[in-house]
Amino acid sequence: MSTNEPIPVTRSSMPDFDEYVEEIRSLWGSRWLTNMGAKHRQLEDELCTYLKTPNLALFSNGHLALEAAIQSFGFDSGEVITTPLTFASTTHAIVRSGLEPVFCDVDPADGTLDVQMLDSLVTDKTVMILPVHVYGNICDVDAIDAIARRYDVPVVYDAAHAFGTTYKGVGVANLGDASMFSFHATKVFNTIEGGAVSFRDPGLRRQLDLLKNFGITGPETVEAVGGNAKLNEFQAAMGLCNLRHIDEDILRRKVLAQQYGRRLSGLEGVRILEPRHGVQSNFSYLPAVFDGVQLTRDDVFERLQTAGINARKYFSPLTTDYACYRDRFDSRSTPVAAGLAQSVLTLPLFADLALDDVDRICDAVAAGHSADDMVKLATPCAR
Ligand code: T4K
Repeated sequence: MSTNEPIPVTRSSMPDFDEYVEEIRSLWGSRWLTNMGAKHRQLEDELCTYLKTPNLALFSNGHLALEAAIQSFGFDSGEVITTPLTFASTTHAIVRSGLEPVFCDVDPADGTLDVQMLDSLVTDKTVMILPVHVYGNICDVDAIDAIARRYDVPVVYDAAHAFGTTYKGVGVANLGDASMFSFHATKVFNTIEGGAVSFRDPGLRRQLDLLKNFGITGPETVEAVGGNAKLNEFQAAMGLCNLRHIDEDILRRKVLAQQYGRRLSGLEGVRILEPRHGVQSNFSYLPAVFDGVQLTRDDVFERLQTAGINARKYFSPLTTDYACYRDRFDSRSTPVAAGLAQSVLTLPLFADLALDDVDRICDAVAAGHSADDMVKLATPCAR
C-alpha cells in the first residue's frame, strides 16, 4: 500500500485473478456448485495435510462451525466455561446451543483463559470448556487439558484466529477435543466466508455432517434436526488458491510484526500481547495494550483515525457487556478482561501491508508522546 492511502485494520488476501478463474473453470462443465462437491473434498483433504490433522469438516462460516462443534457433543443443558474477551460469535454460539456461559478471567500477558480461575469455576453443572486462542495466542493448553481430564469434560477451542499456529511443535488442530477455525475474508487464511472443525474422535464426524446438512443421510432419510452450513464450490476454490500462498503470507506478516515490535518496544506506555513461549505464531493480529498513563487507548485510536489509519478495538466491549446480555452477565467478575477491553487496540496487519506503513502507524501512535520518548522511537533500527 502507498504511504498516503487510508490503512484498514486488515485486508483480504486474494490470489491473482487468473489463478482463481482457472480454479473455478471446471464448475461451468460440472455445474456442481455446492453440497460437498469435488473442490470441497479436495480442500478438506489439503487442509488435513496442511494442519496435520486426520479429522476436519468444512463449514460455510466459522460461527456455524462453532455451533456445530458445541452441539456435536450432545448436551441439552449445562454450563460452558469461556472467556468474554472475544468476538460475539463465541458467546452467542454457546447461548444459541441452549447452554449457559460461565465467564472466566484472562491472563494479562496474552489475553487467553486464566487457568487458575478456570479450575475454581468447574462445578457439577460444567459440561464443556470453551477457551479462545485469542489473536492467535495459544491458550495454556497443558493446564486446560489437565483440568478437563480431572473433571472429565470436553474442551472445544475457538481457534478462529489460530490457523496454522503450533504449540511445542503440535499443530493447533490437534489440541483439545475439537477446534473451530474461521476462514472469513478478514482471516489469515480465507475462503471468503468459511470455517472448519477439527476433532479428536473420528466418531464426531457423523454428528458434524448431520448438523451441517439438515440431518440428511440419504435421498429419503433424515435422521437429525440439522441446519444448512455447507461451504460452496466457489468458496472452496478460493481456499484452494489461498492455501498455495499461505506460508508466504504468514512470513510477510511475521516481518511486519517484527517491525512493529522494534518500533514499539522502546516506547513507554504500550506493550504487545505476545503468545506464550513455545507458540509458533501466524501473526494474525497485532494487539497493542496502552497503559492509560503515558498513552491512552482512546487517544491513540482517535489519532490514528485522523491519520487515516483504521485500528480496531477488538475486543471491546466484552461480550458480557453487550446490550443483548444486559442484566444476565456481569463483567466485574472478569476484571483483567475488563481492563484489556478498555486498553487494547489491534493495529493494522495484513500480508500486503508495506513496512513503510508500519512506520507511519508507529509514528502516529508515538505522536502523543513526550519529546524524550520520540527520540527513542526515532532511533534507526535494522530491517
Ligand atoms: N470466534 C472468534 C474469536 C472470531 O473472531 C470470529 C470472527 C468468529 C468466532 C466467527 O467466525 P466467522 O463466522 O466470522 O467465520 C470481523 C469478521 O467479520 C469476523 O470474522 C471476525 N471474527 C471479527 C474479529 O472481525 P468486523 O465486523 O469487525 O469486520 P469488518 O467488516 O468491519 O471488516 C474489518 C476490516 O477488514 C475492514 O475494515 C476491511 C477488511 N475487509 C473486510 C471484509 C468484510 C476486507 O479486506 N475484505 C472483506 O471482505 O468482523
